[in-house]
Amino acid sequence: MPDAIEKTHLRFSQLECSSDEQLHYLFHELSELAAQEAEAPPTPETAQKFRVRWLGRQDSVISRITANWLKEAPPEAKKWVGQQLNWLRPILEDLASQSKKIAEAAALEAAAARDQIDLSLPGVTRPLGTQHLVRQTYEEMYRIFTSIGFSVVEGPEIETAYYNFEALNIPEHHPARDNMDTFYIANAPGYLLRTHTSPMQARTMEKQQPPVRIVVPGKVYRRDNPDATHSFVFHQLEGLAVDTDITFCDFKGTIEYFAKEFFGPQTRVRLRPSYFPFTEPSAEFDASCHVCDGKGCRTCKHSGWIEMFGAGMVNPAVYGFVNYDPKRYSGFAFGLGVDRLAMLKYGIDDLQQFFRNDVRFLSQFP
Ligand code: 2NL
Repeated sequence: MPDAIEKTHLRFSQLECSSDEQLHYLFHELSELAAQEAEAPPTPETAQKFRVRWLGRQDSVISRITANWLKEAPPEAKKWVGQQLNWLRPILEDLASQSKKIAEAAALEAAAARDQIDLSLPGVTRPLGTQHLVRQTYEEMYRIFTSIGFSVVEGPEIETAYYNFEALNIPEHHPARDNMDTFYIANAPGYLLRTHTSPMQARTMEKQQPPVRIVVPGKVYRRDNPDATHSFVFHQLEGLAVDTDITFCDFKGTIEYFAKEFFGPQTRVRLRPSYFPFTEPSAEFDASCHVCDGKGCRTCKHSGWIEMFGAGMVNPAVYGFVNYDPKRYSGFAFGLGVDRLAMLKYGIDDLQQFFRNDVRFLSQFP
């Protein structure tokens, strides 16, 4: 038995429909089949296919009923076919628009589910960085020195042997060059990585007559094997003050001011004789230990004192290299290791922590 849809391919005469009731039954079957088909959860595509199959202009159920049944029916049956057709058409229209609506709503819902934001998930945090502790220590030192009239001047890390040694009264074959363990640059004869920031002080004096009051920060390089207190690169701050009437008292007062600002007002200082080729006389400046206040502890290795500066009055021989009149001018100079002082001040026991970029270490000093 062909079903009602298949029968729409037949002409009216082939239906062998002898009564209005049979026709009614046929149309009813069509509406049932359409309702069944529309029952499956529709997609926008199946909804469109439903409309084309049942209501389309060409070769749809409705268009075939019109062509094969209505037009072919004898005059007395035309009325019944027409009535049934008018009954079926709005039912199909309803089913088609319902399917379309359901499909669109489902598509929207699916898209919303795809785009759903889970507000309970942890957010993407972009943590703000902090200044490296060496940088923070530099800033603190600049604050102290600029507050008493020093300027901050920077120079190149690749230097000539002349500025790194000669101009600082360290001639070739001078024993002071031995323990510097300098990095020379293989394909640039005469160039080296500076072993201290003093070359920039010599360059400044060359360009500018006194008064000079500068501090020179920067990385310096020496051929050291890394351990808890050594590194082939470390940070230095050197200072220089030259004028017509600078005395050893200015020198001591400046260093003492720095020590009290950096380690606290209770800090006392002491001087020990030392030697540097570019200062005469030379001294090591110690500060009373900020941890035990001079009583002796692990930090100061039970001496009560912490070595802070190498320093001295500028050796008049240096003035000869930079065209300063050694009879008119005098001055003092000092050098300190920034990493070392940061370690002492903040209780860090391993110099290498500064170079590891380990956030667990760095974030302890926000
Ligand atoms: C240290 C010792 C020092 C200087 C640096 C200097 C520079 C010029 C002239 C005279 Cl242009 N002196 N600098 C003086 C004494 C000591 O550094 O222990 N550095 C880590």
